[in-house]
Amino acid sequence: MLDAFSRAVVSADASTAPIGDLSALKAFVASGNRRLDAVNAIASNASCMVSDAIAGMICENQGLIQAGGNCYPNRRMAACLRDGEIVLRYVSYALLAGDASVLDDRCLNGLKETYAALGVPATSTVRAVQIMKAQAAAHIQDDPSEARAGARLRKMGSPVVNDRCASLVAEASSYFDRVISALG
Ligand SMILES: CCC1=C(C)/C(=C/C2=NC(=C\c3[nH]c(/C=C4\NC(=O)[C@H](C)[C@H]4CC)c(C)c3CCC(=O)O)/C(CCC(=O)O)=C2C)NC1=O
Repeated sequence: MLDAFSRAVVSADASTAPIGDLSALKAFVASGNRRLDAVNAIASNASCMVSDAIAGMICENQGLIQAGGNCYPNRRMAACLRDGEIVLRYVSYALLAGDASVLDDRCLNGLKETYAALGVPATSTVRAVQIMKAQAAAHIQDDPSEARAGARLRKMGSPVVNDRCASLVAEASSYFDRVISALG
């Protein structure tokens, strides 16, 4: 597992060069508190995000919870909710580390094959991950939509900077996209 620092060392070592450009690591340190806020925005809303994403996925495809669907019976529904939580947790680890390797190595490696063997539908999983991607963007910007959240709306109250934390939203989105392309 690598983070932004060990990644810089490994890349430099691979080309037998000293670490040259420190600007990316400087930016990583400078934006550290914003990164922690972003991770916290995901971690402290995780169970709500997962249940909402899986509910949305099922609402759009109710065959999933009927006999023959992959969220039927309750044992499979529970496995699906657990998998949603696993994915979100590894995305949050990657965001904290500033590097995707923990997500790649410990969550996505072999997942496509596992799902194919178990008959877990990739399109539905991708839909749930897309919903979590949109939720994460809203929570990192501390701007969840009132229309969608209703009474469950929750704001973190952390300061939102730099064009609504665009770079952290883009980085988090890239980890969700990684999950989507690993399953496709
Ligand atoms: C730490 C990394 C890690 C991952 C990623 C992981 C995934 C994972 N998901 C599994 C099952 C499963 N995953 C799902 C998920 C779904 N079904 C659907 O229809 C939805 C589309 C989707 C939820 C979004 C289901 C239903 C099962 C059980 C399938 C079965 O037993 O028939 C299994 C098989 C073993 C088990 O049931 O626990 C694994 C290994 N396990 C791990 O340890």
